[in-house]
Amino acid sequence: MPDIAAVKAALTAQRIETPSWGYGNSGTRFKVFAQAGVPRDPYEKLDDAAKVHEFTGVAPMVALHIPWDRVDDYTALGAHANERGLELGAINSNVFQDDDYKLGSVCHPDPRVRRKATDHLLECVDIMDATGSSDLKLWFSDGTNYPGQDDIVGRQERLAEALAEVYERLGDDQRMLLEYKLFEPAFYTTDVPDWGTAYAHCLKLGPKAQVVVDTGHHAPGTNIEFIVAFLLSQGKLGGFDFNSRFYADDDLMVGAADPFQLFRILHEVAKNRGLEAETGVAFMLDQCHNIEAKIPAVIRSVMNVQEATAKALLVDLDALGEAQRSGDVLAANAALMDAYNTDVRPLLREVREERGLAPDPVAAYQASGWQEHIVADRVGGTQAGWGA
Ligand code: RM4
Ligand code: MN
Repeated sequence: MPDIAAVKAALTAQRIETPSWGYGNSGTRFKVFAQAGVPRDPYEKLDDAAKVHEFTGVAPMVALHIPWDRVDDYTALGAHANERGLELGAINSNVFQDDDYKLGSVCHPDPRVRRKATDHLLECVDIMDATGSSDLKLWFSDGTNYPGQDDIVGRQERLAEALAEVYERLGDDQRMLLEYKLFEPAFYTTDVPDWGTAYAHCLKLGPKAQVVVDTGHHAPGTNIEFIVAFLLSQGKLGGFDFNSRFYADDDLMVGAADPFQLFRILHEVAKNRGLEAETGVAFMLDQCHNIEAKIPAVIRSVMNVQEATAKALLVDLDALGEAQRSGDVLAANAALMDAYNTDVRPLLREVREERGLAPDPVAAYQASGWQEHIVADRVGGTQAGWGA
């Protein structure tokens, strides 16, 4: 049976990175609903992220999105984070919101646009140098809408060329995380549609290039845990963008749609040493809280990852291995189901209390007065968000 002290230590050591954009207004292409108290700038986003860390104790990293989080002085932004016990995490590039990118960014047929897009990616590495971030996250909306619109292989070559240039620019302690997504906004071909394409590019680039698995970026029915296990076994899993989905890229709270899938993913992570810091798997959230209150939703999401991780850590790997070797299908499956069906909430409450935290982070946040404070204080200015 798993050693409870080791399980608790692993839960205490896990770090969950929250996205700056999760604190801003968001919505769908139909409507962005504004919420009172939403941050007006990256500094206020960090103030909110600090609350998530204060009540969960495991969320000290905040991912930025450029240009949404562009500031004059990234060293000052980093200092603002540090003063609140935070660190700046992955720098997410954005080459999908400019008119120039209508036909693509780094895969665009026009070299001028490709240059502009690649320059943005290089600028993101400059920002990483200033913030001390180690991860550059790349997601490309590049693709085509109609058969014949552009040359599929030609676009792959343009992509490879841009990635190679950015890879060369990375420092020794920096890496690029290449994200894939099946479709949207491109509806016919997407240039990085799946883990295989991302993996092939990363393999060619070298050890500083790894794949990031956004759980909302697959076709329905895709076995995500298989992808995770394979990438981990090859040293190519750089991290996760956690969220959940019922239909497409819904960006709902992780673990809300399918907690069993999240458990299966985290079982592969735990079993294949993905929770060990040396493996370098970044546990990031990539979510939008369109209709629910944002800060408690991020706290809830962090807790959902913790619950799935706790269950994964409770899998009796000795019993599982023995059942697998002897071909005992039912016993092997039972080893997973016993862990999944364990109520880990008392264990997590204990872990928090042992660290001097409140056992229920959402309740502690609600009682803290922060929400009332930001609603009263953040009046005027322009709220952060997609602005649609
Ligand atoms: C993309 C992708 C990126 C995220 C943006 C907001 O779909 O998931 O990771 O930065 O959305
Ligand atoms: Mn993502």
